[in-house]
Amino acid sequence: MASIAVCPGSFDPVTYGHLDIIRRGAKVFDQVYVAVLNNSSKKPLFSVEERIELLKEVVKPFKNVMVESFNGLLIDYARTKKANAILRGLRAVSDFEYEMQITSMNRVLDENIETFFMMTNSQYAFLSSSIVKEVAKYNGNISELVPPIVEEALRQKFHSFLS
Ligand code: COD
Repeated sequence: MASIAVCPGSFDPVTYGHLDIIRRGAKVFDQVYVAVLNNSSKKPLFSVEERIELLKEVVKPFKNVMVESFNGLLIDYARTKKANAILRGLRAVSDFEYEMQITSMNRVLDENIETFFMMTNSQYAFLSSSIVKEVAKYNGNISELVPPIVEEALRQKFHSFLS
């Protein structure tokens, strides 16, 4: 049986931290679906279409990775893909409580889909989309945090009126 994982997130926008988890996941699972989903506690800067476009561009090197979006429950999306795994990244203890809550809820919703966690690469332990947006907004250097195409998209969002 093929191992199929869904790697869900807001990806607003994708960072090198996300990419590291996707890259490592693509080595472990036969197929990885990167899914842009709605996190009701976040107000996104990029539209779903924009986030997908950026993701598709940066995952091009990984042949077994697909990018899609879904409006609904993660577990319902995972079922439509016949996924047997959900892949999440863990940065710090602060991530743990939230992850435990949604993992437990997802297991109640479907006990056949297991959640797997990958520890962040220590290089990216501090990295989040929110921090990237904050630094980009005030014109700080984000070249070590996101791929060049994302850097440009952020520049367009925050500073396009300057050019
Ligand atoms: N290093 C390693 N991993 C990282 C890093 C980093 N620097 N940064 C982020 N990650 C990981 C995160 O831990 C996460 O696993 C993934 O990358 C995506 O992160 P985000 O922040 O883009 O995504 P989230 O946490 O906002 O995603 C939340 C979901 C959208 C998945 C969630 O809200 C959801 O499932 N929504 C759909 C509705 C639903 O089913 N809700 C749950 C019911 S219990």
